[in-house]
Order: sequence, then structure tokens, then C-alpha cells
Amino acid sequence: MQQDLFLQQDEGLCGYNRSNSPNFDAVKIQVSRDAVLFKAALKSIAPHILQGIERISGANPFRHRTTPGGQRMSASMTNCGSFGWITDTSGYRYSDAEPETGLPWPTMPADWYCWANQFSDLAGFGVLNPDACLINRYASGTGMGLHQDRDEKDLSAPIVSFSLGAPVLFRWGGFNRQESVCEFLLEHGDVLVWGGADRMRFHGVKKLQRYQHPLTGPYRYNLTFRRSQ
Ligand code: MD3
Ligand code: FE
Repeated sequence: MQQDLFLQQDEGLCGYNRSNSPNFDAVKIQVSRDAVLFKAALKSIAPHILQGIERISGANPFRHRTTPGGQRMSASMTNCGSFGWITDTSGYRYSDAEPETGLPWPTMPADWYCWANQFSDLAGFGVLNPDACLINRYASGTGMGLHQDRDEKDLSAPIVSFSLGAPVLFRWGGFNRQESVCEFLLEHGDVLVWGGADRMRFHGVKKLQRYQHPLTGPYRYNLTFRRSQ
């Protein structure tokens, strides 16, 4: 244990060796003033992250939740960490337990936590210290409508997102619904870090096209690391 802590400090490797680490030297695209995209940085460790998703969704399965307006969300979701994002007819919120079972969410893997912190820091936002990781799963024909993320207590903390599997067009809007929307591709292994003023932008993802990915089949997974409290 002690050894791991020293490794973490000495090599910045989160206690893991170089064969199990994201590519922190990945091509960096400054999408906007306060948004950075690290292209394909997770590619070599995608199987490891997918194993983690298997463990988490084995305990707390992916579920389609309902918006406060009564609409069934087309992406299915689960969470890990101390808190998880949920929605039902009474509203959007973070909860320390899964409502269906009363169980706490599975723990956030220590290496995911560490990588989210490293990407947040590399993008210029300092260490994120996420207490929640929302995992979205999209099948072909599903997407996510334009929305803002505003359920976190401190909206100055950035969000770090990992994309795995099928590609999708990400929709990046302005600060109200009326502003025009740009689109860019989020692909397998991409990491997007978003903070500052851009944190409050409307965003969403277009419907997934039919696709077969060698690791995830028809699915796209998106993990968002957040500080919720
Ligand atoms: C930009 N997820 O879970 S991730 C969400 O691909 C969500 O599943 C999308 O939007 C997905 O809330 C997009 C990238 C992302 C996440 C949060 C943001 C971009 C953001 C918050 C503010 C601005
Ligand atoms: Fe969002």
C-alpha cells in the first residue's frame, strides 16, 4: 500500500505501470477557450476500462431513467463513486444510493479517479477530485438532447469525459437554447475536459448510427467524472 503511494508520487502513474496508462501525450485539440480534447488517449487501456464497466454494471445495472417531464431517456445509465446522478419524475439529482435497491454505488476504480485528475490538471483546471462518475450507454438510434449540466454544487469544477466504442457527433451549443450549435466527432478513446465559462454550454449527442466496434459491439459508452458536492 505504502509502496503504491510512493510510486504515485515518484512517477505520476497512479500506482500503475506504463503498460496500463492513458497516453497523456495524445494530440490535444483546444475545442474552445475552456475545453480540451485529447484524441484517442484511452485506446490502449480501453479493455481495462470496459472490464471495470462490467464489474460496476454487474452490481448496479444500466437503467433507462425518466426525466422530470416524464420522458424515458434513450441512453441507459449507471454510476460509480460516492454519488450517482439520477433522474425521475421528482427531478434531477445526485444520490448516495441507487433508488431501486438502496445500495450504495460501486466504488470508483482508483486508477480511473487518478486519470480523471491527471487529465483535468493537464487541461489547466487543476485536480478535479471527482466524487461521482456517471456511465452512459448508447445503442444505435439513441442520443441525448441538448441540455446543461447544473446539478453539481460547485459549477466551477470541470467535467472530464471518456468516450469508448462507437463514434458519435457531439453537439456543442451556446449559453441558451437559441444559440447555434457546432458538431464534432467523439471517438473511441477520446477524453474531453470542459470547465470555466464553457462549463455551462448547452450540449448533447446526436443519434448513434449503426456500428460494430471490435470491443463494444453496437454500443458507445461515455463516462463523466464530476465533483457533485
Ligand atoms: C460540455 N454526456 O452525461 S460527454 C452527460 O456523450 C453528457 O454521454 C454526453 O452530456 C455523452 O451529461 C457528453 C461530454 C460533456 C459532458 C459534460 C459537459 C460535455 C460537456 C458539461 C458542460 C459542457
Ligand atoms: Fe451533459
